[in-house]
Amino acid sequence: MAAGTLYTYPENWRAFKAQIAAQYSGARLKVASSPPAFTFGQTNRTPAFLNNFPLGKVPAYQGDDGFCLFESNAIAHYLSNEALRGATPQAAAQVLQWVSFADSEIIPPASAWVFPTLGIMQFNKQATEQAKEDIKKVLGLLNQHLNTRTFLVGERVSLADITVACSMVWLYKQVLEPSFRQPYPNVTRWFVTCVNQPQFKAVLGEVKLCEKMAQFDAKKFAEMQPKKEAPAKKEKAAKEAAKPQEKKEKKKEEKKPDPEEEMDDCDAVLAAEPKAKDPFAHLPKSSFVMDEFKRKYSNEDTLTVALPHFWDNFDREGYSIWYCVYKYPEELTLTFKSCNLITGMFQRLDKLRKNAFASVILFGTNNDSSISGIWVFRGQDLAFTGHFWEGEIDREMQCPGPLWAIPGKIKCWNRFQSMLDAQP
Ligand SMILES: N[C@@H](CCC(=O)N[C@@H](CS)C(=O)NCC(=O)O)C(=O)O
Repeated sequence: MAAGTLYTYPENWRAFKAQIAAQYSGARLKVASSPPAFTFGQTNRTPAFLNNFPLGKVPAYQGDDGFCLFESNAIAHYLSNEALRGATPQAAAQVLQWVSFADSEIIPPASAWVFPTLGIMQFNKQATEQAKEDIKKVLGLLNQHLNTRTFLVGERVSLADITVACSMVWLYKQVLEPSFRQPYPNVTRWFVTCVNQPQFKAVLGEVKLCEKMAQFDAKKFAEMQPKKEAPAKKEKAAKEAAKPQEKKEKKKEEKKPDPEEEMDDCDAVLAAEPKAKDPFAHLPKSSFVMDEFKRKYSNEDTLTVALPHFWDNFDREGYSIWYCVYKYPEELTLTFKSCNLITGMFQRLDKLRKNAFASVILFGTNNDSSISGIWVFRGQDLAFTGHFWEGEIDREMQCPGPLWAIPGKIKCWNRFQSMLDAQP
């Protein structure tokens, strides 16, 4: 069974393919997507990283045995099991067919249409209209194929479903409003089935289908612009310029906007990072330095150093402590899968890193386990609530933006007052 680390940035749909495959196969996958383990734009430019992954691109996988792999489809394939890869030569070839289809037929028009709506690419009417037509063709083909099938290949989820569904996540979230997707009911039925599988959910969180087609946001685009000049972009532009001329001469590309004006999804990650609203900005400054505590917790003995530091410095006005219990222990089967649930949740809450601390633990054995944990949040309210969450407190989700995919199924949040009261 494969075991290793996936280097990526948070919420990278290319990495999702490998992460979901690992959920199915049981491959033990650690995800390094935030400092100190990995900083996109920095770690992937270091000589050590380039030594293993010469392109410096993510996702990139390194096995605990030292085996290195780049290209998201290859990584997802490696982390799959036989059932996902296709158990017969025919099935395996069909899986490869759909993986290639996603890359060549879905990703280019999906990016051309969706990126301007996210403010990460200049709007070009002609390119957007062409992309919509291309996507209609894709949806028509898929709708026909899925007319008599539940999944793309065979009777079970395969890497074909994982790859194609991941390549369509942004389409479904951002632009495929009900009237646009109405002629393709089989595709939506299939997509919803996929993203609701526990293995998908553990990675993607709740995927909310688009209600109104997002449009180009000129203001957002203008705000993003200064970042285009970041060194990462300049390097990329230089790389583009160095590419052989014939690439640019392709007929189809004539309709598209100047590549210099475009950002791809990784540029977008870099550009979007500092723009994310800080949901804790309104809170007064706290004397408790979360980073300092986390350093002690990570590097020193918990009982003799980290915990005394915590109680000596904890700011009761600026922070609160909570207890959580997983809502559906009866659904917990193999312990490695349950551990993946916890890891998946933490990855999606990466943006809370500076404002929260948690220790969430799986207790028990296979088919007889429960999950519970302790959280420390900035402020006196739950940092994430809303309709995904049930419990004592239920109000609108505070955490904005598409990067905040909040997992469901945890309830019973109670102020962990007794812990505070017990303190001398
Ligand atoms: N075909 C590759 C694409 C990987 C890719 O383009 N990664 C981008 C992030 S979206 C990257 O790491 N770029 C870093 C750079 O260009 O320096 C895959 O599917 O893994």
